[in-house]
Amino acid sequence: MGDKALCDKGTTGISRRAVVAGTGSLLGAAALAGTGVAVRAGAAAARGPIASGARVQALVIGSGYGGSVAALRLAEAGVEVHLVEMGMAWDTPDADGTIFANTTRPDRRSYWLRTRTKQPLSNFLGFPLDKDVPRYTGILDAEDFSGITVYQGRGVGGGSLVNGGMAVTPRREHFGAVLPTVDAGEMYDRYYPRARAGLGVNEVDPDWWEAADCYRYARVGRKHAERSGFPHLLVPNVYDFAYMEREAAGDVPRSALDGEILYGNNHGKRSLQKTYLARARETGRVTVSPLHRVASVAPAADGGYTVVIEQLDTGGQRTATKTVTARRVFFAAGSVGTSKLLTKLRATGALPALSAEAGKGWGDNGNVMCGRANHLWDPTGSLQSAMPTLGIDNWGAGGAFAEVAPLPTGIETYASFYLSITDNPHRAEFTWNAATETVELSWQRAWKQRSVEMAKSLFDRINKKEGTIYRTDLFGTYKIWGDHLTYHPLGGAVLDRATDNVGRLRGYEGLYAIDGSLIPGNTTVNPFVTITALAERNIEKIVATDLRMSVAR
Ligand code: FAE
Repeated sequence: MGDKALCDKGTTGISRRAVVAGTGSLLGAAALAGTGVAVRAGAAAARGPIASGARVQALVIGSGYGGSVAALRLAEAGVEVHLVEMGMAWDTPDADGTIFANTTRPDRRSYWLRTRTKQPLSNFLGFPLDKDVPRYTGILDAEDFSGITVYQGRGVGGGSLVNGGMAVTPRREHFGAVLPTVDAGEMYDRYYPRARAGLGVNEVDPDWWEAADCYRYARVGRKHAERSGFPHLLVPNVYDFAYMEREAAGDVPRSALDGEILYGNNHGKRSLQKTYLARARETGRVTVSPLHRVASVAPAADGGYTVVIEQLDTGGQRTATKTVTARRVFFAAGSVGTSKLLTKLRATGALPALSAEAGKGWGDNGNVMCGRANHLWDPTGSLQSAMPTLGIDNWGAGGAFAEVAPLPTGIETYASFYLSITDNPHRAEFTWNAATETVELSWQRAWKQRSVEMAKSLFDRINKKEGTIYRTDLFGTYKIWGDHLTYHPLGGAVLDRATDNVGRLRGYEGLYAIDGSLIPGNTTVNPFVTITALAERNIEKIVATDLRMSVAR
């Protein structure tokens, strides 16, 4: 089954050795002493949100994968880090006793400042699924641009809060196309393994998977792929499969088996809060400020950068504006967040010397969705684990890698559902619209046609072989393709274009991009392992050179 490189065994659990090896050098703090920024090496950072007027060594914008890696490794090197996150902390139960809303029962917690849900699958059996919800700083942002809706996580943990946890390493032979200017040997020998260990990647027990009711849908997907001659593989995940087995046995509260995914997982998922961010907090040098949104970064008169931060209430209203000074600023607001900030800051004169490449090279990882209607003798199961485990890999032959995705409706649907990642060559650009004071994205809906064709290279053949048809009821009425969205925004501050080879933003010393914005639009598979591994690579080099110390591992 499958390809070795794609399902490389990740280290199970979090590597204690990695924690110890990287921890606590005070040399970095000593080196920073020459920068004019006050240093309190070894002291526990204040726990409260960042204060106006603060002077900080390192400010990280955003707490997703890039931001969490940066925060941990900087803190381990002795640097005090302030992590500023526009979303909520997601650490307190709501009135119903749970932190996160169920995917099938969206409420105010589900969407970022919307009054109506915008579910990726908008319809079912002809009925629209969206409903009104109170406006709230909820967990999933469906951010609309003219040609595409970009889904992103909002909160401490970024996309790790809402994603499917699929932890896929690209095949090595494709890596040259993913990050052409990065040494593949270094990535596959050192940084991918480090990322998988840090993320707590684990693999499902194949024997359990073969018999589990909750993965019937995946086995049906595998059978159909196999009968049409497509390679397939079990993919690792950050969801704790031992916990899932106990869910199935009825021993613990259900999360993946209760359909939890899009609006957060109450149990079982190793989100960044439980991995990188937990370790970052343990250093005592990381302060996290939820519901704080960075609005501006500009050179400060006496060195470093003046950062303007808006504090928000849960209705999205600004309750305070804070101004702080940071010696170094790490943009980790996600591909869209970082690109939007850089585009605006260059255009409005805050950071005019940023490269013209900032805002360019944005892609959607070729995302396109579809469903197939199976025969009545091919049920996919009323119980479906919300964590996908199976990939169909036709990248080499047809430019598509499809995840067999769950439809956790709680009823038998006889549907197979897929999110395909395709080799779509189109790249869009962010631009500043001075009249509306907004950042726009030049993506065109028609560009998805390439993705649809690549996905069809899989599913037309499967349908023909199985005598089945596409579902036409999931994305509207009589509409087959979910071609209006992406879960995987990438690019906008592309490595070695807008930045140098480790993510230093061209034009300004002390500014860095360290998230999905560095990756030029496509990773051939689901992206977060690559985002994490690249962040691990870059921050190691930044700590070793810019902070004038080495982190021997
Ligand atoms: P990200 O995780 O988006 O973090 C950026 C953070 O910055 C967010 O928390 C923002 O709220 C915050 N932010 C933005 N602007 C500001 C600002 N101005 N001030 C302060 N904070 C700000 O970025 N990937 C996989 O590999 N496997 C999967 O199974 C998978 N499933 C997915 C399912 C869904 C529904 C979605 C939406 C995504 C999925 N992804 C998956 C994609 C993955 O979550 C995404 O690539 C990463 O989260 C991107 O990581 P970044 O560090 O770039």
